[in-house]
This record gives sequence, structure tokens and C-alpha cells, in this order.
Amino acid sequence: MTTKHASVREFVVEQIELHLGAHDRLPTERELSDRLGVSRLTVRRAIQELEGEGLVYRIQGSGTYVAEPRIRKGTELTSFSADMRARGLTPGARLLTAETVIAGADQSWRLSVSPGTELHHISRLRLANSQPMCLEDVWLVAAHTPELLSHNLEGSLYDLLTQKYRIVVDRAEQETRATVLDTDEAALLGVPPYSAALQVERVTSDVRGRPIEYARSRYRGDRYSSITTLTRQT
Ligand code: 16G
Repeated sequence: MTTKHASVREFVVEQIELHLGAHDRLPTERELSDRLGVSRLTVRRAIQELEGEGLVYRIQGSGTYVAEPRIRKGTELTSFSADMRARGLTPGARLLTAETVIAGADQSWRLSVSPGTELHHISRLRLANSQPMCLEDVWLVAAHTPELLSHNLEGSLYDLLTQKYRIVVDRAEQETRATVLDTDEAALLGVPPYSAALQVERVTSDVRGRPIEYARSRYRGDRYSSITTLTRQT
């Protein structure tokens, strides 16, 4: 990376952090090159890089705009509601399905119950400031959470588990992979069909070590990233 390239990048990132909001327009390539005394090619390369990192997006013939900040998910065991609140956003949920089902082979294996065990299946569109963020399917062992489906399921599930069932989530095994949204999922999330998404599958256990939920969340690929802290073994 050349110093000129770095200076453009630094300037634009500073503008985004200090002066611009989501969807505000960046100065044009010409304005940036005049102001910073670098070639337009250097400006273009720096902007392309920021676009690749998801900080900005371009609209052909219109300009470059500040992207919505990504929600970075780390390694703490948190709920969707807590994640959103930590970012100053109001969490929400639209209930799509609430039903009691019989565990199939995969779900029973994940939840360490016998096939045929009753599970509650809750499917929700999760919202942040009323905007769709993720599609979430959760299966819980019905015997641990009797009458769960009669409660309001459009608030925090983890709060409900603690308040009504004294279940405190403690640890989770989680697997993240890239996926593509089908047309129905994309429509619910308000993105074009077959958009990329981040799929996180989680089996969460409570403080007693019982697997409580198997959850599958599909996050909009343009709004999420996953961060992991790695430490060297000594
Ligand atoms: C998160 C969890 C999900 C949990 C939900 C509860 C991931 C990948 N998934 O979305 O397993 O059911 O939070 O959130 O983090 P709530 O308490 O806001 O309903």
C-alpha cells in the first residue's frame, strides 16, 4: 500500500467516523483528488478497497455512499436483543411460526434427546429499528419449556426463558457458514433473491449443562460479520 493510497483511505474513514452517517454521499473522486493532491486513480483504488470491505457502496452514475455499519458478532454468548441494544438499535421480532413438532434425527442428535421427542419450533424475522436483520429458527425441548408458545414470542426469548422457566443460558457450540437466501427468505429480509447470507447454527446449553435450544440464524450478508479472538497456546 502506498502512502498516498493510505492517506486517502485514512481521510475517507475519518469522514465516515466523524462526519457522515449511513447513506450519506462521499465527496466525489475529483473532490478527493483535488483536496488530497493525489491522482484520481489512487482515489478510485482506495474507494474500491473500502467498498470491498463493506464500508461504502456505489450507485452507478450517482456516487459513493456510506454503508450501514455492520453488526460484528463476537464470542460472547449474547442474545439478538442484547446485540442490537449494545449498538443503540431497538430490537424486535415478527413471529412467523410457532408450533410443536416431533424431533427428527438431526434435531434430536443436536439436542441430545430421542427422536420423536416434542420440540417447540419458533421462526421469527428479527428486526433492528424495525429493519429486517435476520431470520431465526429455534427448536427447544418442549418438556423444559411447557406452554412456551402461549407467551409473547416477539420479545427476547432468552429473557422469557430466564423469567418464566429460570433457564439461564451458559454456553453454546456454534457453526458459521456462508449461504444463499431463497426467494422467500430474501423477500422477508428485503434483499434480492439469492443474496449471500451468513448462517449461524447454535446449540445452547444452560447452567446445568442441558442443551436448551438448537437455533439457526440467517443474517443479511451485507449487515453482519463475525469476529473471533484467537490466543496462542503456550
Ligand atoms: C441469538 C442466538 C439465538 C437465540 C437468540 C435469542 C445467535 C447466532 N443466535 O440470535 O440462538 O435464540 O439470540 O435472542 O447468536 P432474543 O433473546 O433476543 O430473542
